[in-house]
Amino acid sequence: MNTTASQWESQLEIPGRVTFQDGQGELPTVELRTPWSEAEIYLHGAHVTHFQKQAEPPLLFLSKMSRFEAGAPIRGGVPVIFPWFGPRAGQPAHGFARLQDWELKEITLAVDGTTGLRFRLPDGPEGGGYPPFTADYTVTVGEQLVLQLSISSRAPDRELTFEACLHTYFAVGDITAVEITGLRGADYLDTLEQFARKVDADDAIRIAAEVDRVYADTPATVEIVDQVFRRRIRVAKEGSRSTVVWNPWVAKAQRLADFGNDEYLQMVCVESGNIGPDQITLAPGQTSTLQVTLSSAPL
Ligand code: TA6
Repeated sequence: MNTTASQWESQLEIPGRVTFQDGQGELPTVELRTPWSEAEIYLHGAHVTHFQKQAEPPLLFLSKMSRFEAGAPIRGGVPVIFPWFGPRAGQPAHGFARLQDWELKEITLAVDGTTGLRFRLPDGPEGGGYPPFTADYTVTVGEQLVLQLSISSRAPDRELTFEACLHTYFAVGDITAVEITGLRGADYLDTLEQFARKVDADDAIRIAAEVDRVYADTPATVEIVDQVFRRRIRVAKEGSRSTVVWNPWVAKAQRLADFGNDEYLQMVCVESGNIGPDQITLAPGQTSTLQVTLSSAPL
């Protein structure tokens, strides 16, 4: 007799460390507790919706208006964007990976209390336009949050070209009291001005209007300095050459049905990936890994 899901989950539960629950919209979640932090991951999109260190506010923003249903992306946390970034005629924006239910394949328990979860995107008809691939996403929770998206080509004779991005929504105390550093001197495309190419000449990005910038060739660490939460967030990356900085501000916030009108004040997206000119092309059998390490410290 096949093991039922609940039996499967009860076999895997590690009381006080790894538990399985029905989250919002009755969608299944994995809840993790470590000596430093707690986290929540939905199987829907392998979506990290919560990460919080002890004595700190949540690191990730999650909209109170988010939908939690099949076919809809969760608004906030870390959407996994694959195999394309942005809109595509007749297809869901930002690819299909964040809309699918991923399978939990492995739980890794480190002696220090760090816990890793490896999810796999099941093959499906939505990937029909691409050569066969395997998408594994490992979420490691401890004092830091480490995210690794590994894409492997299973094609015997064709290249696999794709975009990928970890579209992270960070929680901030007040966006008007935040500075984003690490992108000075970098080129970016301003999507609000027909993708005009610009150079970021400022020592830090300060947000007082809608911002939607795609930076190419930016592998370096980006920091978010939050004067209200008195916190510095570090976004360190490996295997990522693109960075996106986005805040919807007032008008776009009001247009988004799954986003509160005033929630733009409490978030900023600093996204790490490989998009546009930084897209990835794999030879048959090759693997590419995008890794983001999120950490924070008091100012
Ligand atoms: O990453 C920035 C962006 O591409 C913005 O243009 C905005 O559309 C945002 O992503 C959210 O996209 P979504 O499809 O999640 O509403």
